[in-house]
This record gives sequence, C-alpha cells and structure tokens, in this order.
Amino acid sequence: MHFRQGLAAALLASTLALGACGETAEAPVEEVEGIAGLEVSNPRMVLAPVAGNPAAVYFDLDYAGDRIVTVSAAFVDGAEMTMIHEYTGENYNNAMVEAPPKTVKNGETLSFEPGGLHLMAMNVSPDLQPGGKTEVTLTIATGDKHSFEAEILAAGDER
Ligand SMILES: [Cu+2]
Repeated sequence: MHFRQGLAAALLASTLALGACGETAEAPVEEVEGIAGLEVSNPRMVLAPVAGNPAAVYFDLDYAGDRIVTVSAAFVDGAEMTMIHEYTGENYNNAMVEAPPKTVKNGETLSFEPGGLHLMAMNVSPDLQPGGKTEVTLTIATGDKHSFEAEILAAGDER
C-alpha cells in the first residue's frame, strides 16, 4: 500500500513525541504486510458528539482466498482500547455488546456498519480530528495482523 511509508514515518514521529506512554511503546513501527486476500474498503472512524466518548469505526472487509479468516481483535492508533461490538436484543438495536470472533470466507464480505458490527475505540486522543486519518489494525485468530488507514469523520458527518 502506497501510504505505508509516510504513515510509518508519521507513527514513528508520534511515538517519539509521546515518549512515556507505555501502550504505544509496545507497538513499535513494523512493516506489516497484511493478510493476503483481505481487502478493506470505505474505512472511516466517526467521532462521538462529545469529546472523550467512544468513536465508531466502520469498513467492509472482503476476502478472496482458501483460508477462513477469523477477526478476533482490533486496534485503533490513538485510542486506548478498541473493542469489536455488535448489537443484541430482538431488533439488534437494544444494546452494544462485545462481539464473538467473526469469520470471513472466500468471496464473502464482512461489513462493519452503523447499527451493526463495528469497532468501538475508547479514550480517543484529542489528536484525532475530523479530516485526519488514523491506522486501524485487525488481528486474526492466527495472530497475523492487517492494517489500514481510516478517514476521521465528525459525529454529524454522513456515515
Ligand atoms: Cu459499540
């Protein structure tokens, strides 16, 4: 991916600037090649109306290959913690709960979308502002990671 070099440099700069933050020290800048066959489209992070509240991340995940890819964890750069959420209850709109690992097979699309499955980024850094970008990393069951950039949107923007 063409943005990776610039991003790596930006991440390195922000890691150096943050210095004391133990969480980011654990994630050094490494060249993650991503998972063959996985393709992310329309990635975006929607900030909460109130600063400090969780932000949601949406995207479509396509897979073409002969494995079964199980998404088991996620990380959003600039958030203290990221959970995979879905809605529960009769109309799937009652409450957000942590989602069990989700699988995607050859030819399938796993959609993270408003009102459904989504990433929830907790304690988002004030450095993440609408118009900016951040890096999202998915971890699959094998431990392999897949990273991509998401555009940052304001709460009122079209999702
Ligand atoms: Cu949520």
